[in-house]
Amino acid sequence: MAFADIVIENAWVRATTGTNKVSAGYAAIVNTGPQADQLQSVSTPIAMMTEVHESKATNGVMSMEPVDTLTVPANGRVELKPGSYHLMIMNVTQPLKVGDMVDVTFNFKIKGAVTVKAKVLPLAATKFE
Ligand SMILES: [Cu+2]
Repeated sequence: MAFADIVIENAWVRATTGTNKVSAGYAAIVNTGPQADQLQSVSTPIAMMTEVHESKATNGVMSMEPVDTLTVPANGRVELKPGSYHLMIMNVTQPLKVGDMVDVTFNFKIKGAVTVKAKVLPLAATKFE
């Protein structure tokens, strides 16, 4: 029996331009259940590979690294946002145009798969709107 209940809010991805085949995705992961859950992987039909990354500033230099599992606390939320956790969407197979909607599936240890529609926002976007 699953005690985690996960809702994905405000999912969005960055538009691609020209021959760019890399995008980034963001969302708020809300756990309304009394048990923590873990995000284990993410996929989308519009890209060959999607990873969860964390951006960090070290001595003023931004870098990012893959995150194996991302824990979403009981009755808590984790924000995927610029400068923090994000989805790295690689080898995008089609141009992502502003206003398009793309399916993104988040796979959790307890909850299982949660698929949401993510809105394509302009390259310069900093938050869902
Ligand atoms: Cu990244």
